[in-house]
Amino acid sequence: MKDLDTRLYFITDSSDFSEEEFLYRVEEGILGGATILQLREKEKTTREYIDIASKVHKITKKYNVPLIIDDRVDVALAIDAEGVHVGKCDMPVSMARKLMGEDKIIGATAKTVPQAKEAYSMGADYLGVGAIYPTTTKVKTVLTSVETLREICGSVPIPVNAIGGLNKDNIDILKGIPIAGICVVSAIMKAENPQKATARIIERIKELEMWKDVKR
Ligand code: TZP
Ligand code: MG
Repeated sequence: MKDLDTRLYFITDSSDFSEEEFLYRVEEGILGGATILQLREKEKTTREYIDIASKVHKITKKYNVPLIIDDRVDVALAIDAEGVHVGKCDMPVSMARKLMGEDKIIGATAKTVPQAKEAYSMGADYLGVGAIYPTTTKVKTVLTSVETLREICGSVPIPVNAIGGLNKDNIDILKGIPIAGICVVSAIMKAENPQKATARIIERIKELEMWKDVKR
């Protein structure tokens, strides 16, 4: 198993920002303590995705934070990102693994125990599970109960992260569930001060003493 730190998994959304503001917010999130970063672009052309991914990768490398590219194995390979995240409409995990090799990180979305087991058996290194709460981020998703999240955690030996509408004021619902971390978009991206917002989420995680017995 890979030595992944997914405790605060920051997923980007560039849609409301100039490139300069976006890159600034990415760096602020990292400075605030994000442990892993996913570049998530849904509207960009391949050329634009590669361009912004290279710029983001320069930043993440500076801080030694792994960069995961959402959906696109080709973009991840093109810029030599640390990994890729695939959902049910994207390339199957087994194919992504074949193309990316053993050393790259491959994450997958799972909403049920069978989906989690399948992703793990195909070679996923971690899972994103949700949405736990309704989200304001543009995404096609349904809610996943905390009970299902708990069952998924018990069904695979890889890190499981919760996602969806999570922020410092509502993550207490996850206390006692053996997740490896949380994925956050708007609570950082749309914060007035993304660095402070990230740091505050981490403080809350510590206050709640979450993930003390994460099996990683
Ligand atoms: N998958 C399930 S919910 C979600 C994704 C990509 C978006 C989460 O965004 P936010 O702003 O943290 O609710
Ligand atoms: Mg996807």
